[in-house]
Amino acid sequence: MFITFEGIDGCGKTTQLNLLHKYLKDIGYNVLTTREPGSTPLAEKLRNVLLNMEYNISSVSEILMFEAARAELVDSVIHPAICRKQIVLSDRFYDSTIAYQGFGRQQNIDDIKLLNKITIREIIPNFTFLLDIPYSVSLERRFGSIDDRIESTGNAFYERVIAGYRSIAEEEPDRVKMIDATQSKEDIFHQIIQIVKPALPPI
Ligand code: Z5A
Repeated sequence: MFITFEGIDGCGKTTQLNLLHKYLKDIGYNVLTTREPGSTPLAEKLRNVLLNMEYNISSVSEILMFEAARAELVDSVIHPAICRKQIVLSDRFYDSTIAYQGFGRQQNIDDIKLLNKITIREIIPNFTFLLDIPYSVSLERRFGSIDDRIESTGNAFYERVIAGYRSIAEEEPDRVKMIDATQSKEDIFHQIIQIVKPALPPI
């Protein structure tokens, strides 16, 4: 089983992923967590470049680096873990590239979908939890932290990313479950569990 968490910065992905990880481990599942970009030595290096304010990266290079990081992660971590019947939870996956680079940076979405298809090797999440918050809440939750290269892009960009995520959820309602993430951590987690529990494989 493969579950991904999506949404704009500060939406609470990492919080919910950690809660689900603990819940599944406590009831006896073998769980692996990953993050994008990252979770392999090369992908972590690409992450450092992608988020670093020092670099002025073209939109096309940015897409290709996110896709390269994803290819590494799928081939060396996610695919083997799924073959071992582990439950894999990922903080972001290919929807991030559609939302951020496709909608946010206004790059060609069909081209991104093709690149995604090449990198994911037919690994589609069983569920994707889209934690939906307005940009103002993202700013409040990130108050005091230093913006990285992507976070510094600004308001209009983030409004497009949010709209992009919502349209992905509309397109694929069976996979992408949109949750109002302005609710409490506990209420959000309760909704996630209601969806995941009936679909869990036997231990
Ligand atoms: N990116 C991209 O552009 N294209 C791609 O293809 C991919 C990624 C894969 C990766 O950052 C960056 O790369 C990201 C998109 C881009 N943009 N930027 N920058 P990331 O995913 O590693 O980190 P992030 O998106 O910036 O998220 P984050 O800062 O780690 O936040 P989060 O995981 O969504 O939230 P959190 O850490 O769980 O919570 C943030 C704070 O809010 C924390 O203090 C919590 O205690 C609090 N919180 C959480 N939930 C709640 C609720 N329900 N109520 C109140 N407070 C809460």
